[in-house]
Amino acid sequence: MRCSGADARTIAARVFRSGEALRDRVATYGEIIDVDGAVIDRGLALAMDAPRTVTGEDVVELHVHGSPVVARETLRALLHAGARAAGPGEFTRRAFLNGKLDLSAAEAVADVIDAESRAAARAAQANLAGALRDAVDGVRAALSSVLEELAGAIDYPDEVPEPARERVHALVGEVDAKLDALIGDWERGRFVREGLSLAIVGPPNAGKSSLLNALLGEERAIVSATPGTTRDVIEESFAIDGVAVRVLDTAGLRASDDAIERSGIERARRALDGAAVALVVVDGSQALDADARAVLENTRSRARVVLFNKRDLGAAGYDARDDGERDALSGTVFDGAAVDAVRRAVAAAGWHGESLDFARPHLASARQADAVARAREALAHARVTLAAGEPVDLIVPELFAAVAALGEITGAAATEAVLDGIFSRFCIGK
Ligand SMILES: Nc1nc2c(ncn2[C@@H]2O[C@H](COP(=O)(O)OP(=O)(O)O)[C@@H](O)[C@H]2O)c(=O)[nH]1
Ligand SMILES: [Mg+2]
Repeated sequence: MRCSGADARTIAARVFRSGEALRDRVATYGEIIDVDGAVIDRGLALAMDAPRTVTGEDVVELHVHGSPVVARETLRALLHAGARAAGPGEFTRRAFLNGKLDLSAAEAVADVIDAESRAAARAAQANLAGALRDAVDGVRAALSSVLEELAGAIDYPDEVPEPARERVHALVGEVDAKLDALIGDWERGRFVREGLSLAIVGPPNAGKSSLLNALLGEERAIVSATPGTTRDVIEESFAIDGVAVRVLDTAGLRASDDAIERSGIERARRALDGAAVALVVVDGSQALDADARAVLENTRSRARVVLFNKRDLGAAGYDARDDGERDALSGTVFDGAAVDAVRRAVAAAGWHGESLDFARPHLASARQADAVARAREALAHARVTLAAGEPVDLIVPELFAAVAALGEITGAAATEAVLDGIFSRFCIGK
C-alpha cells in the first residue's frame, strides 16, 4: 500500500507501530494497527523522502501479506488516519506534474501494465526509459533553433542575417523524414500493441478446430468427425515471435438448413470480416467440393494463409488447386513442421515477417500519432511556402504549430483534458 504526499509520514505513524523510527529508504519491521490499536498484520514500512521518490513527494509504503482482508483492513486504517484513496493513475499523474517523467513515459507505464505480449512489454519499456521523449525533444530543438534564427532576423533585420532558404528547407525536410519514420513504426506497431486478429475459416470437417488446438498446443476446441461440430466462435490467443495473435475458430462455412448452425455460420462470416488475416483450411486430400471452392474464391483478395490439410490421406485437392492458391501450404495439422509453416505464413501475411524491434523510440498511442500528423501537416505547409520562394519568415507560424503539436507528446504543451484522457486509462494504485 503506497501513501504519497506531505502527510505520508504522519499518516504512517498512526497505522504502523514499531520500536524504531522510520528512516529514509530503510525497511522497518513492525505492526500494522487499526484505529483501536489492534494488530491487522505484521510487515514492513518503507519511508522515502521527497524529492527522490516515484511521485516526487514523501512516500511511505506498507508491505503487508497478500490477503484481500488484510489489504482491505490496512486501507481502512489508512483512510481513517487521514489518507484518501488515490484515483486511477494518480501516482503517475503526480509524478508527471512533479517532473519525474514526461508524458510519453507516463503513457508507457499504462502500456507496461496492459502489455499482453513479450514484444509489447519490450516496446513499452523503451518508451518508459525515455526513448520517445529524446526523439521528440531532438526534433523540437531543431525546429526551435530555426525559429530563434528567424526571430532574430525579424527583430534585428540590420544585424542578423536571414537564415539561408536552402538550409532551412533541408532541415525541415530532415525533421519531416524523422516524423515520417515514427508514423511508419506506429502503423507497423499496431500488431505489437493490439495483436493480430486471425480467423480460421473453411468448410466443415476440414480440420479447423484441429489446427486451432495445434497452434495453441492444447485441446481447446472440440474436434469431431461429425461435420458442423463447431458452432460458436471460439476465441483464444497465442504468440508468434512475441506478437499476440487473437485467433478465432469458426463454424464450417456451408449451406445449412439447421437454424443454430446457420447462426454459427453468420458469426463465422463476421469473424472473417473483422480479422486482419484469414487462415483458410480445406481438406486437400480429396477433390475440392463447392463449399471449399467458395471459401477459397471469397478470400482470394484479402490477406490470408491457405492450408490444404489432411495431406496424410492424399493430395487430390491440393494437386487440382487453382492459380490463386499456387503458394498455398499443404500438410497435416498432426505434423509439427506443417503447423510451424502456418505460423511463419501468418507472420508474413500479418506483419510481413518484419522484425519488430521496438527497443527504438516509437509512437505508442493514437494521441501521439495524431500530434505527429498535425506537426507534419504544418511542416508540409512550410515546405510549400519555402519552395514557392516566399519570404522565409512566413513559415514562423507553421514551425510554431509543429513545435506545439510535438510538445503534446512529452507533455510540454499538454492541456488538462489531454491529461485526464491519459490518466483515466490507468488502474487505481498506479
Ligand atoms: N487424417 C487426418 N485427419 C484430420 C486432419 N485434420 C483433422 N482431421 C480429422 O478431421 C475431423 C474434423 O476435424 P475438425 O478439426 O473438427 O474440423 P473442423 O470442422 O474444420 O473444425 C476430425 O476427426 C479430425 O481428427 C488431418 O490432417 N489428417
Ligand atoms: Mg471445428
